Amino acid sequence: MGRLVIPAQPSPFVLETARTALLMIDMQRDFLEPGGFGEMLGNDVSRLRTAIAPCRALLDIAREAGLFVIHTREGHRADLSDAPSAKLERSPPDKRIGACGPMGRILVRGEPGHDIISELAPFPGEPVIDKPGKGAFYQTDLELMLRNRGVASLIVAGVTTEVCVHTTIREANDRGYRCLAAGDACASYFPEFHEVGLRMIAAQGGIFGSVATRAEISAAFVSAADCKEEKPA
Ligand code: C5J
Repeated sequence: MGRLVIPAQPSPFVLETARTALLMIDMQRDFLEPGGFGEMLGNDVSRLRTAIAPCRALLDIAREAGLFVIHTREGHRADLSDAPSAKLERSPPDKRIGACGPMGRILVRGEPGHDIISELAPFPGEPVIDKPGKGAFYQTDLELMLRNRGVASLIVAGVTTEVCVHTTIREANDRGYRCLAAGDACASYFPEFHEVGLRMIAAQGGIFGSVATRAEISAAFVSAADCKEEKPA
């Protein structure tokens, strides 16, 4: 499809589709589904669920345009050997990582709650990165995959805006990737954190990256596809 210009904050975001990946962060049952770990902690999961339809639309457009699509999941080995005590101790024993939650052991790989919600299920061939931390680069092979594919730009969506999305964008920015957060395809249990999280990314001339809406991103892809179709053979 070639070069695209997406209206964004603080300035237009230019990408080459062949060198762009869509990163879908942690759209997991335990965070998003009623009856999961997120709700068990007293969070209103409907806030996160607002990102599902925009994420779905982004996946459709990215797949259509041939972007490299990557999904992540936050979680740990069953023996918790990759979970630092500092992370485990943050919750009471019956609600911490590894305890039995409503959808199996909380944030443990292979448990039902750890899986990606069915609405956004990865397609065959789309890598799923299992990450032990908040950032998708920490102790994973994400960077290796991106380098091998020549990726220079990332469109980032998922949950939660101020935690795993933010950490991943900060990590990517430090590694030289151009990042575009798809604002309404991200969400938080805390609306104010979501809003300020997005503002922080685009502040100071785009200190960590840029922010656009899902509709702005889709429109740029659609108009590039229309242009291509209209070109004489
Ligand atoms: C959190 C995440 N919030 N995916 N995880 O613990 O943002």
